Amino acid sequence: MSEEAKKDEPIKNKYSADSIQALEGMEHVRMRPSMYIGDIGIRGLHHLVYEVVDNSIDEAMGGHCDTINVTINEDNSITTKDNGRGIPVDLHKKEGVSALEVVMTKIGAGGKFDKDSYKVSGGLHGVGVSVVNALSDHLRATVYRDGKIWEQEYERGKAIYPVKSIGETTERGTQVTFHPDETIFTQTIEYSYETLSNRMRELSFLNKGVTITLTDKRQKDKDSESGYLNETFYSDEGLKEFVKFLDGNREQLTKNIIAIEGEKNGIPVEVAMVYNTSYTENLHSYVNNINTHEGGTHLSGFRRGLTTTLKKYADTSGMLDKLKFEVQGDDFREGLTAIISVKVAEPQFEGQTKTKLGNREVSAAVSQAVSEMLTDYLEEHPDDAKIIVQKVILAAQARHAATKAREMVQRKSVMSIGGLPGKLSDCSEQDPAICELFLVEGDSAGGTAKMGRDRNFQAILPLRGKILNVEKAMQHKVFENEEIKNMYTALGVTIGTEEDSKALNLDKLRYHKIVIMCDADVDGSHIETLILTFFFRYMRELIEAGHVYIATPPLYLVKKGAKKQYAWNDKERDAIADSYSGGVNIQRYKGLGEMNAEQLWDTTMNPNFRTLRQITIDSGSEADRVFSMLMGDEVPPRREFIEKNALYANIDA
Ligand code: 0RA
Repeated sequence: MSEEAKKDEPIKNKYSADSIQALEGMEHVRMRPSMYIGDIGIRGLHHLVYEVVDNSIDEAMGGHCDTINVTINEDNSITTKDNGRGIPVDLHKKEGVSALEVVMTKIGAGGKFDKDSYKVSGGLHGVGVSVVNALSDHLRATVYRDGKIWEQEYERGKAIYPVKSIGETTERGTQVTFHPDETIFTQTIEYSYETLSNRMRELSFLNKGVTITLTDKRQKDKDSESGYLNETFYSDEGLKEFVKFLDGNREQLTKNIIAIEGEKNGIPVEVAMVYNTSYTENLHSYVNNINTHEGGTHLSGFRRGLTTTLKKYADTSGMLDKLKFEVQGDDFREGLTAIISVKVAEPQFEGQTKTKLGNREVSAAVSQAVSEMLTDYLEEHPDDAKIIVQKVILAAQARHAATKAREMVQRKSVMSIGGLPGKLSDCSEQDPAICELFLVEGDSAGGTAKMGRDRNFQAILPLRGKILNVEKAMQHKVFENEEIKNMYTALGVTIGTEEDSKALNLDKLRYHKIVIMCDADVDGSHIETLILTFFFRYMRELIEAGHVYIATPPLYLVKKGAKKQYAWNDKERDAIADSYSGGVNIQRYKGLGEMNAEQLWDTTMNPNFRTLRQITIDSGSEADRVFSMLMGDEVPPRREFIEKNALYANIDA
């Protein structure tokens, strides 16, 4: 640091009563990190990035910034840089230190002293960048503002020197580099490029006109300009392009994507929607760029607006005259992909995962906006309108058939004991918290699993061959399917019947671990994907509650004399063979059926030795896109995905 720079120190770092309180706030974040970022696992780790980027997005929403660069550095520290106004560095009168220091070290300071800007952060994100600071062992904030470059560094949330100027600039903006504290994120600090990439893409769709780049300095790419793996996300048309992206592997019913954009009662509402030839309803809702998994008032407002408007149109068109039964809400949403995005000044988040919008006023705002603009659209596009109403009628007819099938499932599953499927080998334990259900491909592997299991707490349900591909099947076919009915009854879950909520009822769930156990080959992976698709489309709550797992059977048994060891991949196999110093016998397991009961227990079912992969959903929209691709009609994108992700590559080599 030069002498000149020292003169520029805006204020001396005085410890007033308030700043001592701030330190206590930061201590609280470090003591109870989950209260602020959800968890201290992989999700919480990525949450740190979202938090900082959200602040830049806020600047963009206020019209002050159009470029955000995110870099994963070699040491898993993250650098974000925006071209916004820069965090103010002048004296914060009340705190007696620089505003930058207040923003960085005081919990909840955020942009409170900036009344003009349109601040909407809140809820899950929007806890403030001070939380990121508290949970980083090192953070450097660099502000480009008023012709100068300002800097301050922190360790575990505490400033290590007062804000100083380190040079001159013509740029404007804020740069933050933070390294997650490994004493807090004990599980891992390894960032996933894919997870960040999905979120940055989503943010670019939700905030059109903003350029977001992601660079991974851990991964070299000689073909790219920077020399590193990187992507640039930019969307001109926002949600319209988001819907196009999501439905890239589905067949669109109408030529146009319907886009609605406006403000009602001071609430900005944006919707994009299109019907496709599938049978699934595919809605994604956002509040202040946060994905509201559990829906809420904006989603119910959308549904109401859609139903009343389409119903009115269909009624006046006379197209419903020949129909012998009423068209219902669901019928209007079969094969519909839609994104609903609202900005709410003081969002109230409710629900189990705090991702359900509670603000009552939002419902009417969205419903009105959708009604008005959809009415106009239908008037102006009579051809599209006709196609949509025809789709609704088909859906109503199919639902009529599906209701009966679903009622059968329902009746069977509420009967619980006595009504359990004949193929289920149940466990003797009654407490769901310790019970496990293994879904096993085929009767023969089912038999081995039945012999190998601990019958006290492990139940086995064999599934016959390839289960139904629900991605391509109409609802009533799904509920009529024998294997699927068996899963509902064995699990003891029921389906909500309320118009607004087809939510799964987990109160009577009989097992808290549901383990999919398939062969480690192409067919096994396919069956695994089919079962996961079913869970994602019809029992998503089970995945979200963390109940769904995949078993990982070994690929090899390496033997020499009396010594034997299992290997889960080629590297392990070779290492074991080396340690036995040659002359080994290697058995390649082609399927579960080749293992005897004891081997299956030892390697795959025994809780003390097995590895279970828990299924989680990082991004609902991305999961939706991937399933529609893997299980849909279009072959080329599926092949490309499989090649890119080398899903089965090692396994069948
Ligand atoms: C407080 C007030 C102002 C801007 C910001 C915070 C701000 C924060 C972050 C975090 C990342 N990038 C950011 N950019 C800006 C308003 C400043 C003014 O009125 O000029």
